[in-house]
Amino acid sequence: MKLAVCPGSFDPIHNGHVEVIARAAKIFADGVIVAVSNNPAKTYRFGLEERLEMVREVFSLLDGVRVEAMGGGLLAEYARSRGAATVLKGLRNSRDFDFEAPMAAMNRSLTGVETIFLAGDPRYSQLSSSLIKEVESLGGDVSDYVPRSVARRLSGG
Ligand code: COD
Repeated sequence: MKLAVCPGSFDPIHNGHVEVIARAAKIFADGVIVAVSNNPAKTYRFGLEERLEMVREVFSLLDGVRVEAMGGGLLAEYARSRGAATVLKGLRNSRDFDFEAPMAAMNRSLTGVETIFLAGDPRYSQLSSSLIKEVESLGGDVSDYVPRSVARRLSGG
């Protein structure tokens, strides 16, 4: 296993994502590409450029992590275009697996790309970008769950 793509919206990136991606970077000899998706049909809290900036800030000191925009096309084609034979996804629970399994099968059927799952750290198993945005918008403190630079941007700083 040489290179993996770790895709996501990262709207915003949180500690659950960071933990899985940092572990993946140690597993794949050529590292990982964090692919920030931008689906025109979706509404994001942060635009693509800001999501890319946040993810780049978080991984700026970590070897083996490269950050790119994926656009709104097929993940399987994107992975092939980058020479990555593997997609890496983090799992929080069995619901995540049920959601991801059909996509993994479809992606493999489309281009042969394999999906590998890493069990997320239990400390972050309840964490999602949507929950963080909701808590923050209602005045809650999310600083334990997101990198410092993300907390700053969430609070408008
Ligand atoms: N702990 C561990 N892992 C986590 C956690 C957590 N707390 N939270 C999220 N994750 C992982 C999940 O594996 C998730 O897949 C990934 O992080 C990214 O999470 P999000 O929420 O930023 O990303 P999503 O779910 O919005 O991203 C969806 C994709 C962009 C991956 C998906 O829509 C996709 O593959 N799009 C490409 C279009 C395509 O090819 N479609 C056909 C599919 S067959």
